[in-house]
Amino acid sequence: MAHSTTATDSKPQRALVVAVDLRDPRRPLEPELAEFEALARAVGVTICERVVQKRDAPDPATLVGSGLLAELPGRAAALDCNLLLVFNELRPRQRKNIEKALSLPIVDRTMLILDVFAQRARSHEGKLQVELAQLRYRSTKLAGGGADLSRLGGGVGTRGPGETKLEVDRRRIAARILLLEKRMGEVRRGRATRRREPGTELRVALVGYTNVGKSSLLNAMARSDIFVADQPFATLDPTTRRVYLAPGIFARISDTVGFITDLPTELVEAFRATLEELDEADVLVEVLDASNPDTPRQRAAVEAILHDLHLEETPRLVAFNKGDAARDDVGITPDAFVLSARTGEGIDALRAALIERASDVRARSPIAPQATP
Ligand SMILES: Nc1nc2c(ncn2[C@@H]2O[C@H](COP(=O)(O)OP(=O)(O)OP(=O)(O)O)[C@@H](O)[C@H]2O)c(=O)[nH]1
Ligand SMILES: [Mg+2]
Repeated sequence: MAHSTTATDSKPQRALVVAVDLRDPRRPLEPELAEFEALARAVGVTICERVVQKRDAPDPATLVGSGLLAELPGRAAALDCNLLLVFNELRPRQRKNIEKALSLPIVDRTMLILDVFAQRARSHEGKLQVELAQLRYRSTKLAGGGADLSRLGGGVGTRGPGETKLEVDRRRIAARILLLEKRMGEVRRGRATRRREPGTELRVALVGYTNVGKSSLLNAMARSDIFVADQPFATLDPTTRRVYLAPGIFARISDTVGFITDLPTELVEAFRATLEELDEADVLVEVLDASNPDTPRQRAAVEAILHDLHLEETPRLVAFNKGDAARDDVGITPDAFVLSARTGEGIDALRAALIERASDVRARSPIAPQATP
């Protein structure tokens, strides 16, 4: 059921990227646009050209100015593009007018993120979560401009069912959403009963922006072999490893899905069950990328998501990974650990801090040795 941008049976997707730069000094365009393009590449799309228009505000009718819009079909044809990637959020009216001017499927950021997730999902639960998120997104589109479904119905980049099928689709989607919600509820209850009582082992969760090296860090600490890649959302399914800290002291360290700015609400909802694992953590290790000039922005996004998940109160350690390639403009604070999953440098200090926390956890255990009266 999960649709993806890269239809295996059609020709490779070549995209024209369109963005409006609002020149907001608090939100420079470049890092977010680069991230948008990385999402597209992660699902196999080739980017042919990037068209950026600087404006004080998006054109309410056409997003970019109508003059530029009129030029786009020519550019798309010259570069043999078969997809339009629109960076800014589109209102239904803008979408309709762009569709009128350009007969290319329009793909937005949420659709790209959902596509990456659809391609990566491996576990049963992960697949359910992604399908649910896609259907929810699709049904909000249905509620708005119904015509959108003809674009989305056959998966991104292909024509789907015609508008006459809208009613049927609406009912089918609603029924499927109900079914998926029921299954997710079962998975969730199963997970809750599997959850351990507070034990003697420190429970640690690695959290952070996508691609900062959370899985690499867990691999370095657990000598494990979790999939690592230079791409957004390499990890979707949470993984936990029992990690040796010191003689007789172990931690259970969980690696989970990375965060991203403006994580689509459909995904936050669908991944709530996965993210609930974070509630069980005794300590969060917030992993940041010491090599990326975009880190301050990423850190703000992570803080916002932790806030939304009500996790600000959980004790937290901050670790700047990729210390082997550190820059000095990423906002490293004195209380933070600087380390490298690649070289292993600095990990001992983090381990020592975890050992300290672990002794608090051992103290709370009923089976820990206690002084007899
Ligand atoms: N230079 C350097 N690169 C690193 C280090 N740790 C990880 N990387 C690279 O960073 C990229 C992302 O690593 P992952 O471990 O997959 O990152 P992640 O945070 O788990 O990413 P997602 O699962 O996609 O959210 C990979 O190309 C790694 O090889 C490090 O200490 N130094
Ligand atoms: Mg990962």
